[in-house]
Amino acid sequence: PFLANVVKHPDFISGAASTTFIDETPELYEFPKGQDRGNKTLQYIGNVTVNGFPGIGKIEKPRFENPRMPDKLILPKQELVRPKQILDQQGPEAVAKWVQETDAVLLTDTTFRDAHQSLLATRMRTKDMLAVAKQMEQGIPELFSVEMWGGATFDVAYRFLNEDPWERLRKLRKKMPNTLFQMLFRGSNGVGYENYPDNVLETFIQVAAKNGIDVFRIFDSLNWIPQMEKSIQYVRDSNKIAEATICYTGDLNDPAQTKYTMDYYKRMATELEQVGAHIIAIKDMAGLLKPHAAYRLISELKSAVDVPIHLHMHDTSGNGVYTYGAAIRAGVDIVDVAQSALSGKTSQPSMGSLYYALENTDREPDINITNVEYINRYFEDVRKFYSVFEESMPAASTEVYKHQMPGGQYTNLKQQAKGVGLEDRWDELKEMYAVVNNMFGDIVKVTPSSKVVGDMALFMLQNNLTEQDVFEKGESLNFPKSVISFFRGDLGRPEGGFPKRLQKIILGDEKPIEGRPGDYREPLDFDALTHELKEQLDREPSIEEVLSYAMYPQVFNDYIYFQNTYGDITKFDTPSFFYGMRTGEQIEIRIEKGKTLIIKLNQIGDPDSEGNRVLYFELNGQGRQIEIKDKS
Ligand code: 3PY
Ligand code: ZN
Repeated sequence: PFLANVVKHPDFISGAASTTFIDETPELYEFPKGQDRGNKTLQYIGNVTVNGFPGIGKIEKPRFENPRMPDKLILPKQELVRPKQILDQQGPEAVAKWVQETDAVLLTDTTFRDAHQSLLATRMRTKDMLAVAKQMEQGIPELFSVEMWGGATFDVAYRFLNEDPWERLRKLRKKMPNTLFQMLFRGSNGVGYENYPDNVLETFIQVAAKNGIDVFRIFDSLNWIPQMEKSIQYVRDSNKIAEATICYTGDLNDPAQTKYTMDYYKRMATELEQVGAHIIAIKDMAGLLKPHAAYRLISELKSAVDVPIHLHMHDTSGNGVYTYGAAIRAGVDIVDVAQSALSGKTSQPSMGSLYYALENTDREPDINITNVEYINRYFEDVRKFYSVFEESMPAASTEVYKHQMPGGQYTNLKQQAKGVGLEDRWDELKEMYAVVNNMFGDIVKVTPSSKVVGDMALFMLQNNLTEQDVFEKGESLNFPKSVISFFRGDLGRPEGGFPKRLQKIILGDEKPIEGRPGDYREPLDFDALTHELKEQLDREPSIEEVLSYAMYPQVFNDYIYFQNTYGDITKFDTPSFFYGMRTGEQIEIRIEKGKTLIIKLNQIGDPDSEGNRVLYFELNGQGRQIEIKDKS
């Protein structure tokens, strides 16, 4: 019953998401059901070998060395007090207190979330994290936290990697039981791009906490606190750490700055403390916070509030370590860094660089730098697997101070531009992004508000529209859905309100909503949705599955369809997963303890008149033939 249902699913038929594996391999629907595991595995590897991986296409499989493993770690001589223990035994307030009493600057390692989101289009696979997770916990036990979930990793895991983000969380949790796990949560937008009903947010937070998240960094894409309050409360109710966030934008040191001023940030910090923040994060998603502004900002916030301050930034301009140095001198408690091999540019500043910048000072991070460097070798090697997804700038670029694009958006917007044939106009697109920001009244730009700005900039460029054109011909233009929704107030309200004239042009006769979008949403009927999903799956779904289906119905359906067709592909080594197999190659897939599939590809036959090729495999020594349609 499942297959028929999914194929008939309205979202599924509309093909709205054009980039998933299933969409690009429609012939897969014709496969018979109930194939054995070996067959499904061969279908997958055969397909990638013949037709390439979606988004990569057919290229010759590169030769990679096995990543160097950090097997010479120096273990600490005595048991450390760890924030994870403090949280589990004494609760979030005790962690905040411990942070404030720690002299050394504390570090959050973003390698498993923001770093690959910002450099490699979010494509790092769970397998490559699991392989080094235990070593990370043993080798760098002094970290405040590891950011490894949320943001774009949730849907990208399903959409492009065909893996379950909940599984990622649970498996990492097992390997790293003593480390605080941190996630990025988009306030009322959850881990999505739109506003969700409050009961979805509540259940999501409860279930994420149960699966292993300790620190929830909650932000709103317009810095509008009413969009964050509920989530902060739900985290508090789960006895986890509510890290309420101020997104930083503009330039605090610019005398012409009238909106995002010191007063603005201080007011926001005070309010966040009042609504229950255990920690306040400054989220500099684009990397605009300059060193002297950082010094002033942190100094003032430290005296304005009594909770620890956690600074997050992107190193796009190349000034990251300098800014961190200034913030650390002003007393910031925690900063976000990435393993060197995945640091810099649109990612976070490097953990190692920051360590050496502070060595032998009173705030030197308490980490074993030799361990950090051993572990980093692993990431130097693993990054090569993903080189086809490298869409970042070749080196630091100070243009970010003008376009203000978030690090996490940079690589994604570039892919989006490519998708509509505008890759040659990337420089113009960056400039248009800044123009749109001004038209919108200079807003905070971070997911999903940044996506609205990106969509509008793409729209204007595609249609060769100037700002003046929009104002003159606006009534006759078909604005992107996200732009209309934004001006209707579906993402909440920007500081200073919407620019009235443009809002009128974009909305026409439609009236914007007043107040918080969540107040207009009916609570989700979980029972009904569970029932619907049960019908489709032909089994009882887990609450995690129901949540994923609630937030991303089509993406989740595609994922389930993929599982039914190919089985679990998470055990493939990454090169084979992305690039398939060479003729004559043999690979091993350890599917469970004591059970390994040994696959050899002996020969690829010529295509028949319909383009079908026979692939001659050996599976654990037995010959198997698989037919794959060659789409080239
Ligand atoms: C996300 O929401 O994914 C972000 O990384 C925002 O910076
Ligand atoms: Zn970030």
